[in-house]
Amino acid sequence: MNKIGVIFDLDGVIVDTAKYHFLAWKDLADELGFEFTEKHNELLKGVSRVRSLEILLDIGNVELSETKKQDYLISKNEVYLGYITKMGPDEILPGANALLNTLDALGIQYVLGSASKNAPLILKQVGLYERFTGIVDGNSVSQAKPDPEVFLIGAEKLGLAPENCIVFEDAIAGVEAANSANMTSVGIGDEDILHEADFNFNNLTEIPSDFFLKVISEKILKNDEPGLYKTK
Ligand code: B16
Ligand code: MG
Repeated sequence: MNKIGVIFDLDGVIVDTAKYHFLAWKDLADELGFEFTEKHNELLKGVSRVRSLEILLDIGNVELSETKKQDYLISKNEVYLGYITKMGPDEILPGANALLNTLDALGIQYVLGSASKNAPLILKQVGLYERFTGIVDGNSVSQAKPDPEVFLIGAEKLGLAPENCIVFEDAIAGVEAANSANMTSVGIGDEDILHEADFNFNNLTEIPSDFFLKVISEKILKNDEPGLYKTK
């Protein structure tokens, strides 16, 4: 059972760090004197740190020098680190541990494919770091999602062709990245938002136990007939 591999996004799939990003970005918006809401925070999901700051400054209609931007990127991350260094295994999202156990039992390897430069620290905090075959994070890429680079490096770490990789993602940019890498995309979250994904589930507890066997029979065994789960 080594013909497919899995690439997991981190924030929104394995853990919910978006709430900590929100608090840290809100601190900065407060300092700069404008309102930053949870709805605004949705725009930052799956987006790199640098791009997140640009979006935040657009929301507040604030222009800053490059030096100031660099200062704020550092101070925002310091605030964020204050939150994530308090994380523990209880913050692993429902279904994630069970899904990793299923993959282990099937002998299917998995790597991380996250935009976060803090991904290794977060995985260590929640006790999952050692379980992954490899980590691809914001430090490993030159192009952010929706560019497929993060997932293509993930496929290399798995030693597999992109078409044999399954990506679990909660952000539109991540689903687009997986699709343009020619991988099977699984959208975790609102199907209306993630409608470009090959498969959709609200969360990881909904993944059927035979999901991977079905994907193997549909993708790897080249059975082009519509499958039990695949509706698109
Ligand atoms: P950092 P993911 C992403 O993680 C977050 O969704 C996004 O909100 C954040 O800006 C990005 O990581 C960078 O994070 O500041 O820690 O480098 O969803 O790709 O796992
Ligand atoms: Mg995410």
